[in-house]
Amino acid sequence: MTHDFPPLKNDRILKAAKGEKPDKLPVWIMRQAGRYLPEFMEFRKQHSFFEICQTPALACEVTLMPIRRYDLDASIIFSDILVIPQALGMTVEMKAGVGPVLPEPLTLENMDSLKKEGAVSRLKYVGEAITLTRHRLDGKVPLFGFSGAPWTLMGYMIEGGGSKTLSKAKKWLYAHPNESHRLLSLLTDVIIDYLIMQIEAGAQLIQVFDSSAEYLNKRLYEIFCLPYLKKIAQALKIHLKESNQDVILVLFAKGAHFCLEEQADLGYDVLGIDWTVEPKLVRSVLKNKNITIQGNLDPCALYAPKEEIVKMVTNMIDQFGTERYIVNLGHGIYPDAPIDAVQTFIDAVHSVKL
Ligand code: 1CP
Repeated sequence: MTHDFPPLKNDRILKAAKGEKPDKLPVWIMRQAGRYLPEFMEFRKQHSFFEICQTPALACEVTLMPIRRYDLDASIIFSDILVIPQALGMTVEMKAGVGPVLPEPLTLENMDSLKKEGAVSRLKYVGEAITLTRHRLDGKVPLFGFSGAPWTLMGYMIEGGGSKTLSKAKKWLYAHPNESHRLLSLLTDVIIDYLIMQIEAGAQLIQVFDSSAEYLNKRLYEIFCLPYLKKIAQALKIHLKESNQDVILVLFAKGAHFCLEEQADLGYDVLGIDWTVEPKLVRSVLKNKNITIQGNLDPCALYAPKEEIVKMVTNMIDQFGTERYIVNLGHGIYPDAPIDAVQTFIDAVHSVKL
């Protein structure tokens, strides 16, 4: 599909993802378009969360907020991972101070009522938001699309929201493996079509968020996650090859430090690393893999005094090295992160000589 998008002016992140040398280290922030921004909080007084997600002009406006304020090297489309369960027919509410709530969670009895047919066409507002944002960005920085990973979506669908243990969803893995695989396969199919739709709409990078990987161990991750994550990467790579497009694939499996090597073999170009993992360990485990690393400053490090933030960022970059490296936090930014600290973080990254 041709869109005639404006030419890209900042390709640092694309270069780093491909193993080429950028002029400066690229930096972006997970959840950069969110509640720590006063302009976002103002905007939320007028619009509900899903109204913003579902209205391309509003989603575009929020996506641009952090790009206007900061010298970031990538943007990420404003949406949520839970738009997929919604498109499958589940009710998802965003409760202030609580987060997402699914009042009628998935059960073994109701799982066949999920509406796979037409799910991606019900998400076409995300594609429209991506296309509009690509134009409005005017080539300033590249745009990420994203999806939740199958296991992370399964978790929210069964638990009915966030959970401290994910024990209901994990019960499925141990007691109902066949039904679990059936659900994970369905989600994988929808995620593939959804991400292809985002690529066709203009996403230049795609990140798969497996934020609930940390609740599993290596055995469970090998059985219930890796095959599906691989299927997603392979399907997207085949699509990109056939359509002669170049889009970067990023996997962020939070807490899955028990299988870094296995993640590196799935077909993604970049691995996101959470804040609990030592940079040197990551580099040594992955030294023979051609893969770019993204991460991993503790989101809470932004509460430290300015000089400390600069020291921690410099130290992190020393340890990761500047090759094949994209700087980010090791999980999403918190709503009370000081906005000046974000500036300090970005400046500290960009001041490193390559
Ligand atoms: O009222 C509000 O404004 C709600 C706050 C909010 C925001 C700003 C939620 C609810 N989602 C979002 C946006 C969002 N979610 C983005 C936007 C783009 C950006 O990064 O700037 C993205 C990428 C997400 C992805 C997301 N949603 C993830 C994966 C990333 C991660 O942090 O691990 C997850 C787990 C969700 C679920 C979700 N949505 C919202 C909340 C508070 C949560 C987490 C709930 C929990 O603790 O389990």
